[in-house]
Order: sequence, then structure tokens, then C-alpha cells
Amino acid sequence: AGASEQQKFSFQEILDTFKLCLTDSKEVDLQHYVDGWRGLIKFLNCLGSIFGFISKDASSKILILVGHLKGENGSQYATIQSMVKYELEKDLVDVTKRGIHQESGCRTLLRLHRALRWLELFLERLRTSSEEDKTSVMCGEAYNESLSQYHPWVIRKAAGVAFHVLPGRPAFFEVMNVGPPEQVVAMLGEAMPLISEVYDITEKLYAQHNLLDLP
Ligand code: 1PX
Repeated sequence: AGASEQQKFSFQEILDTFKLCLTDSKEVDLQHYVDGWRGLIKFLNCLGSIFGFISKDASSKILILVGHLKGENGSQYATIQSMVKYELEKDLVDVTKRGIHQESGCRTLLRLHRALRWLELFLERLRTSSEEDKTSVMCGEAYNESLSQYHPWVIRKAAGVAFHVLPGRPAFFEVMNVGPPEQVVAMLGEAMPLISEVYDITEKLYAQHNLLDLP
């Protein structure tokens, strides 16, 4: 108990939320996807204010999606699949250049989807890391292999600066609040396939509809 109590949560909860994403017919439930991201942002906020610019951007994208979910056509946004179908049928997506649909669900979710690839790579590194490995290095490598290609120089630079202040592996595991390192590793081993599945299904769907480069 104590002042830090209200901030405490377990990384397990976040992963459990991502688990709920997949429906029986292997579609991705948008509400749970959004909730998963909310958990990640909460976690990121625990790491310090230097990550504020990242969590701000992610939050604004979450808000856009929540707006769609709560909007009058909310039922069309039940899953990522139904969202794509609906927005494309109704011409609600800017496909070649930015226009009047800058807040489409499709382009907004694509940004988070790309970040999910970073998460996948980072967590896999974390899972297979040893005590002396640096979280900042793991995070930076994962970023360079994924998300960075979509970011201009300034953002890459700022991200690099932020990565440097990430806590070391032991402290990082502590913030995850899952238990001893062996338990963190076990939890990640269980969670990774689910995150990968959500990522792969979304990636395929976007590829099928030529949505991977939405402006
Ligand atoms: C156990 C590990 C858990 C860690 C959880 C951390 C959650 C991180 C959430 C990151 C969300 C990033 C979303 C970025 C979306 C994006 O690419 N936006 C850009 C493009 O948007 P636009 O609307 O203009 O097309 C936007 O320009 C981005 C601005 C902010 C910078 C994004 C840097 C991303 C770095 C990701 C690594 C996070 C480091 C967390 C350290 C643990």
C-alpha cells in the first residue's frame, strides 16, 4: 500500500486485454484493441515525462478511434474488418493523398498497427535478453527495424533521446509488475504469439485492401 498504489497495475492485464482482441472468427475486436493500447500508454506514462510526446500522439489516435466507436455509426466499427469494409465502401478514406478524411479509422489504426510491430520486436528481445542487456538498446534496435522508417529525422532523433533514459532491465521488469524475472519471461512467452497473431491478421487485411501506405 502507499502513494504509488493507484498507479500500480500489472503488465499481465495489458496482455490479457490484447488476448480478448481476437473474436471466434479471428477478427480483431476494435474496443479491446483500443483498451490494449490504453494499457500500454498507461505503462509508458509510468516510465517518465520524457515519453510524453509519444504517449500524447498515441492517445490522440486512441481518441479518434473511440470517437468512431461511440459515433452514430459505431456498430460499423466493431472489428477492424468491419471498419475497413465500411470506410472503403463509403469512401471515407484518403487513399493516395491527405484530404478531408485525415481522421479515418483506417489511417489512424495503421499508425498504431505499425507501432505494434515495434512492440512485438521489443518484447521478443526483452523475453530472450539476459541480465546485462540494456533495455535502451533493445528498444532502439526494435525501433530501427520497424517504426523508424515511417518517421522523419526529428522524431527519430527525439525517440533516440528518450530511449536513453529507459530504466535498466531489472527496474524495467519491476515497473511491469509481473513478478520475478523468470515469471516475466514466461508471461512474455505466453503473450507474444497472441500479439503476433493480432498483428499478422491486421497486416494481411491491410495488404489485401492496399491500405499499408495510407497517407
Ligand atoms: C514492456 C514494454 C511496454 C512498452 C509500452 C510502450 C507503449 C508505447 C506506445 C508507443 C506508441 C507509438 C505510436 C506512434 C504512432 C506514430 O507513429 N505516429 C507518428 C505518425 O503519426 P501521423 O498522424 O503524423 O501520421 C507521429 O509522427 C509520432 C509521433 C510520436 C513519436 C513516436 C515515437 C515512437 C517510439 C515508439 C517506442 C516507444 C518507446 C517506449 C519505451 C518502452
